[in-house]
Amino acid sequence: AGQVGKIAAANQAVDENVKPGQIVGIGSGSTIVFAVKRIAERNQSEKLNLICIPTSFQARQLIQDYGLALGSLETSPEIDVAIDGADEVDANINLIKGGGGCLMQEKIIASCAKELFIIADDRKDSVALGTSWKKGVPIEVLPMAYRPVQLRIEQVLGGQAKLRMASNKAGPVVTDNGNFLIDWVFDGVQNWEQVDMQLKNIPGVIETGLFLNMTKAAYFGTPDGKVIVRT
Ligand code: DER
Repeated sequence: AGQVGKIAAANQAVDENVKPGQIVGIGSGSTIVFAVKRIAERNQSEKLNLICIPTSFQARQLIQDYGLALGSLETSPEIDVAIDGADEVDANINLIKGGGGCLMQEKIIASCAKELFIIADDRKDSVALGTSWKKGVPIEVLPMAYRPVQLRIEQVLGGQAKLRMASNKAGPVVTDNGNFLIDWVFDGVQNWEQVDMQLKNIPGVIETGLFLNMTKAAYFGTPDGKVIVRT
């Protein structure tokens, strides 16, 4: 059921925003797969001549598996359109991202893009962050510092700062950048700009999964295949 919505949202976001000759940022997770499929479909018929910039090893593989041209920030630092998923979207289209552990490169690509479009099923459409997503804010942290960072987060912000443990590997999850992830489970409404600043000020914190004031529009797919667009 969730797939119908994801596909509808991905197709509409691609059809409305991906144009020939663009540099396109490709996000990570499960929903983005449908966007890449749509881009590849269109590429068959209308030769889009895109250069696609990945946000993870997964995105790299996707771009190559679907025969799209793989680029890098080195050769294409100015991205026209980035498309990505999210774990939760609030009323101001601020995001929690990083459930898939790829938040650092995702945020860099998003920051290099003229426009960021988010695609998700409508379960991600929230009023406030933390309403539906209960796993906390993902934070990329330097492995040697994860313990003091955990303590500092809980001292400064309260809540619980949990080291993300792997399921198909012994020990903690290691990101594509060789770092650890802390999931900060918070309680209550937060001043997200302030929280983001406080987190980024902790030595050892590399990036957060808070994507604030970065999103042009969010496409939410419903189980019956309709799409709600929020800007
Ligand atoms: O990790 C991320 O930010 C991903 O974009 C992700 O959380 C969205 O994943 P999904 O499309 O599989 O829900």
